[in-house]
Amino acid sequence: MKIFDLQSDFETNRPSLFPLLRRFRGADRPLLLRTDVADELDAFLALPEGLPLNGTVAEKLFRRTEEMIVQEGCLHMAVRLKVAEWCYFCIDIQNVCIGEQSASRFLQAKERMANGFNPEGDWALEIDLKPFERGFPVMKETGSIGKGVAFLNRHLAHSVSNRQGNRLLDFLKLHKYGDVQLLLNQQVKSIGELQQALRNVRRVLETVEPDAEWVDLVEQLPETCFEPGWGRRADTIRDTMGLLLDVLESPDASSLAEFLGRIPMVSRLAVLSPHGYFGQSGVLGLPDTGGQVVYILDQVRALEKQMRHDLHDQGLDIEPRIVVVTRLIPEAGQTTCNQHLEPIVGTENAVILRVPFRTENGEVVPHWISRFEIWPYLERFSREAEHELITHLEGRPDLVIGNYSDGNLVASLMTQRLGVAQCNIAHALEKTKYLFSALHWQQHEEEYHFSCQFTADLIAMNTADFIITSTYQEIAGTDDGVGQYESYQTFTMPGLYRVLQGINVFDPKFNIISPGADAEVYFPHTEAERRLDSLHDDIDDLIYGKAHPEARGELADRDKPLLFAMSRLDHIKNVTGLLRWYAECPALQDKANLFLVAGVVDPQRSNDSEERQQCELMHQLMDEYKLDSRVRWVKASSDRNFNGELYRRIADQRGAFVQPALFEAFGLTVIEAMSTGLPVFATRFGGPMEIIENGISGFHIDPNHGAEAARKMCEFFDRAAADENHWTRIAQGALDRVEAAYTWERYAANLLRLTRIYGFWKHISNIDREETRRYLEMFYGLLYRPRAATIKQ
Ligand code: UDP
Ligand code: LCN
Repeated sequence: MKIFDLQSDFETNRPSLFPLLRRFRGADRPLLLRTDVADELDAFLALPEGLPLNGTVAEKLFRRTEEMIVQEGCLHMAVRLKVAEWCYFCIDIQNVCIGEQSASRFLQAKERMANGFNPEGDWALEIDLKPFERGFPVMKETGSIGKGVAFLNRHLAHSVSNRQGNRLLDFLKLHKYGDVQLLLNQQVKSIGELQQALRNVRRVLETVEPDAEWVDLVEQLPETCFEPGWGRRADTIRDTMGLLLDVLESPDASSLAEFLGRIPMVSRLAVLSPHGYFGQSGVLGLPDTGGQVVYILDQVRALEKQMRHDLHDQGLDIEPRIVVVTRLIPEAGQTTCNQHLEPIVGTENAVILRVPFRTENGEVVPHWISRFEIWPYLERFSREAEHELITHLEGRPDLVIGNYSDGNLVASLMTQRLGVAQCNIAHALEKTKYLFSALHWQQHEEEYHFSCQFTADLIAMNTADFIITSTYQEIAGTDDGVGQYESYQTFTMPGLYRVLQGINVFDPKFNIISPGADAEVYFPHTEAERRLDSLHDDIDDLIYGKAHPEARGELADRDKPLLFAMSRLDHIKNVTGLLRWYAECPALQDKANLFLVAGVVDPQRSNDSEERQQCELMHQLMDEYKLDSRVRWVKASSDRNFNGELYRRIADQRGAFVQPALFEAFGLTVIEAMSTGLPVFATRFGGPMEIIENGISGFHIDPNHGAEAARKMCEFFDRAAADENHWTRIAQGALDRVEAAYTWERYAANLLRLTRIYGFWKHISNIDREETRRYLEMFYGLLYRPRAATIKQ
């Protein structure tokens, strides 16, 4: 959309545009969001005077307007031309003319709107990371977003062939395990020497048995510059050396990637997840404790397995070690979160290491703290955790994986000190979950402290060497929805700072690697021999038993299928919304019972204000609509083997799972249910939109249109009743989808491949990143620290 086209379109359509612009102004709101603009536009285009605007460039412009600020005779607009591509315009209403404006000017208008006229002018601290991009590779195609490693491989191949061959040589000499040198020792001084040595060794390797092992071969090798790590068997060693010769001769992306993928550089990992109750039992469903814990535990099991496999193939007898670092909570209730060390079940060596939060004067904080309140504790935590981590690992980790805003910030602080690679996983960025969370941050500050959280996010996403996301939409949204990371691109927190470029979603650091659902726990309900039949009585009792303080409702008709939902009892999860849709749809009540596993049933049992509030609303709705004979609501159920069988039990009865969240970053429950062959209805806002192919492997629902969602569910049960195969078709679609896209084996192999490739990139680009690092350090020192210090300890 070129400004010239827009200007001439405005010129041509002046008579019809003028009443439309006045209509926007008259909407009686200083800020119109995309849907408000669309509503006004649609209403206007339906009028006779609006007809000429149909199909014009101006119409397209308004359709792509995400935000419109009405101010002093002007419309200031943020327009999302396409995924992740933004332009800012200003329209003079009286004169019907349009001009482009800078992001800064647009944000200034937004600040004036939020805070009123500022007599000191529009000066604000502007954060802009764009200048630091100079000389760094950035992608251009929206289709490349989230496939950073493929792009990076091409860039690296180019760098190696042009000028960085020596850096590759240095890189190969870097690797050690304890005091043991790996791959290459210091004897090789040049690329030419290395090539010659590789050729000499390859010639010998061609003459030996392919399964001869390194330990038996090493003495026969004509060169003494090679150390362990090239492979266990002669054939692998020969291949790896051949790949390196190819890379040195004429590097291409695939041989470089394949070669880097074989480098033995990952044997010790640190995974950081400070907030919530991080444990292996009895924690799921507690406040701030959900998918992230499940994700990390499954991830660790898969990574350890893959690391052991890789190290073995690389010819190294090294036991991989993974440490999950979290917070130690002395008053941990029934959980194990007060234990310092806890081995992770299903692994050989991985452990949970817990380090307490301390107040300024060094006292251990005894109780659970909401994820919104933990900011003042993190710096000290990062130092103490680092110390314990290194003691436990007997050395530095090869990679630090941060999780969520707090874990990512701690990962930043730690990796900057340790000089090791940092990987971030957001799980859920809060910014997009709450409307106007940045613009009205001051109003939310008391409760949410977004000033700390968003600053932490900005710092961590920019220090990270690579970022893993579960879906594309998490990075860059969809055609008509802004991505979670994309929302950090340009925004303002009036009175704090203005961000012109906070993150660039075209940065090759972004990679989509989706998690899975543990196949040992979430397997199809049709696999009779694996079923946990012994749990059926307990499950039936949970669903159909008598009401008690932890379970409300007694289902009167056991023959109906179940609509099942399970989540934390957070506002955003919208369990109360689902209850209301059901309550207001008698047809759905006729077809199915509603079974809810969520939070607490007794509000007195919760120490989280949001959970208590939602719990009270649940009771209110149950009373108001008299739902006790059709709805069963029980407290959180944290045993995953039990939950796996629960999904299957509901599938046996041809029920369905509902995920009604207002927004869901990814949604592990969705893939868990799908893995058992239970059809799913899930929110179209967030990850489920990408997980489910609507009508094939499940259904999308709009949580803002509950009646329509309820109608879809009715339709499904009707069709399933009329056509035996309908339910089975969707169930099979779900199973196929999970199998094709969501498995932990693939996840682990990909994550380790990325670790090596980004590790190499870090090595060859480290010096150039020093400036960004320093800028972010200042941001941390001058902004984050004082803000965090305002939070009561
Ligand atoms: N979960 C559970 N019991 C509950 C609620 C949730 O075991 O009462 C588990 C659920 O099976 C899933 C995770 O917690 O593994 C929730 O992950 P999801 O990604 O759906 O949501 P989150 O809570 O992370 O926002
Ligand atoms: C946090 C969330 O809110 C979920 O949507 C994700 O599935 C979970 O983390 C795991 O990444």
